[in-house]
Amino acid sequence: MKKYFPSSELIINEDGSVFHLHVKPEWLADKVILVGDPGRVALVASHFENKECEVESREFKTVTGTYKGKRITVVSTGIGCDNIDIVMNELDALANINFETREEKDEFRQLELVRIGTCGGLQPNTPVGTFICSQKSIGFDGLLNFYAGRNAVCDLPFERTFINHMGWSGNICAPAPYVIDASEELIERIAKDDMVRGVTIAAGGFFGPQGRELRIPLADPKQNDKIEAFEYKGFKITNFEMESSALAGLSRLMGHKAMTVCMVIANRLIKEANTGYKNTIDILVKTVLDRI
Ligand code: R1P
Ligand code: URA
Repeated sequence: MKKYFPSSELIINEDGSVFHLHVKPEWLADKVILVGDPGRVALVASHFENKECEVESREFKTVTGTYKGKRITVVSTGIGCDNIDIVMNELDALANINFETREEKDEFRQLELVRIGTCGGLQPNTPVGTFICSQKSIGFDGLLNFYAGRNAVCDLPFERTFINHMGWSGNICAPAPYVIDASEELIERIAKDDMVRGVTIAAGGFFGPQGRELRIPLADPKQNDKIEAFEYKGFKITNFEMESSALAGLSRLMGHKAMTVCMVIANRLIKEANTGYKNTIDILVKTVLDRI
């Protein structure tokens, strides 16, 4: 018995495109680049030899085109794991649900997803300009807890060790952080030996959840000191960003391959930042396009 998805669960626009992204099934390539900033879509697409579609709705901008003979879709997600839930579910629906019959397709189609983002570095070996690929992500966002199978794909001993190390319980621990691996095959192919492999915290905010204190004091003033000192089986936490956990987690549950690579634009340890990164992130974009 095939799964059927009524219009309340999978909303399809009148033109046959999926609700938020406004992308039609035939426009989706197998190789997908995700970026947070809608402005970064044009940067990625500027390297395409041709464009077959270009569509924009809210923070979701999508272009499909060809780069050195490879068909690639680039999509902006905006900020946060809540948006990754929308983008991943809609991309997976475009690939694996028949929009005419509203049934799951007989053959699974696997997508390869690489997020190119910016992040804050947390270690001496992650100065501004470093490319960090998230081998593991720690999700402070709680998104994966709403899907069955979460425990089967997460690194539960790592989670327990991290929570004990932080000494967190109660409100600061709700939702409980989850720990999830990126696709090892994608990391080997795309990070190679010239990107730092690390553990990324995907935070549920840019300020308090990343230990930035402006006018309101933090619940745990020692949060970042503890995060920087944490070590488990040789893994140290390298950076903060805001999407990699949900991307890795949903991809694992759906059967897709995914990884995140970010350029460090602020080093929290030595308190420096680079606001001119838009000129240099193109090197990372070109590297990913060549290796995807
Ligand atoms: C915060 O400034 C945003 O930058 C990072 C964070 O994950 C968050 O989305 O990534 P992007 O540069 O891809 O948006
Ligand atoms: N993006 C983040 O989420 N944090 C930073 O510090 C920089 C970029």
